[in-house]
Parts: sequence; structure tokens; C-alpha cells
Amino acid sequence: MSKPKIERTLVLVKPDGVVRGLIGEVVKRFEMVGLKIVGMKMMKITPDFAKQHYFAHVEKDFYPELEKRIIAGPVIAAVLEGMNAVEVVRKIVGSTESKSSVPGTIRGDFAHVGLDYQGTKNIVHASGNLEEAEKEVGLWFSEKELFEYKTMYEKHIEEE
Ligand code: DAT
Ligand code: MG
Repeated sequence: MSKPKIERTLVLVKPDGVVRGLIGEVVKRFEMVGLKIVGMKMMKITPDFAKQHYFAHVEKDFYPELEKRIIAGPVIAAVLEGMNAVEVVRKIVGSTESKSSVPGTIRGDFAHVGLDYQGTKNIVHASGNLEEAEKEVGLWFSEKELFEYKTMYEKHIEEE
């Protein structure tokens, strides 16, 4: 049996999630499944930084609103590590539109509006694929801000 890949992915609790007091709730959901937090900080980003992070969306009609919301206040940025972390984190976050995100997901449980109405207020950001994850982790975190340690789950796996 081949060993699944250990990946790193970026998660943000966006300003709308921070002001709603959802930092703990969001972080808890990733910890619950055994994903490892290898970096975490609070940051208030500039319009320039927002354009680097959302470079794929800068030309889109919803970009001005997206930028306004992401620079509106501090965000929590975290790097999560685990087997197939990119896919697993997206599953926990839910789909882009809160209206169609299923209950049990962060967006499905804590927001309900459609993309056409405050669509950018969907609480969290998570890297969409491995390539995006590698770029985003590098944009938000320096090597010195990322840590290596073993979780209890990893120790259990080693003991098996
Ligand atoms: P995701 O955040 O699920 O990766 P995305 O990368 O396609 O989604 O878009 C980034 C953010 O932009 C998303 O969280 C909400 C907003 N957004 C995306 N499509 C939109 C649309 N059609 N109208 C309004 N906001 C949109
Ligand atoms: Mg995306």
C-alpha cells in the first residue's frame, strides 16, 4: 500500500469570520480531524498583498468587493499539514458559495448567502489545489514561521 502524501495548505479566517468570533470554531474543526497546525498568526493585509494573494481574481468583476472584505480587518492565517491536507481542508470548508455549501461544512454551518449577495463574506479561505497551496504558504509564511513537531496521532501511527 502506498503512503498518502503529506501536504501543507493555507487557511485564512477572513475578517468577517474574525469579527463574528469564529476563530476557535474554525481552528477546532481542523484539529478535530487530526490536521497539524504548523504555523499561525494574525495579520492585517494591504491592498497590494491582497492582489498577490488573489492574483487569479484581480481582473474579475467581483474583485473590488473581495479586496474590500479581505483588507477590512485582521485575518488569522494558518498552515495546516497532513495526509491529502489540501483536499481534506476544502471538504471541511465547503463550496465557494455558502448558499449551496452543505451543513457540516464551515461555510454551510456559519453562512447562507449566495455569491450574488455578499458572496465574498464566506468566513474562510483555503487553498484550492496543491500548486496554489505551495504558492500561498510561501506568500504568507517565511520558513522561520513554520514548525516541525510530531502530533499524538503521528506517534500512534508510528507505533502501529
Ligand atoms: P474559494 O474561496 O472557494 O477558493 P474562489 O477562489 O473561486 O473561491 O474565489 C475567491 C473568493 O471570491 C470566494 O471565496 C468568494 C469570492 N467569489 C468567487 N466567485 C464569486 C462570484 N461569482 N461573485 C462574488 N464573489 C465571488
Ligand atoms: Mg480559491
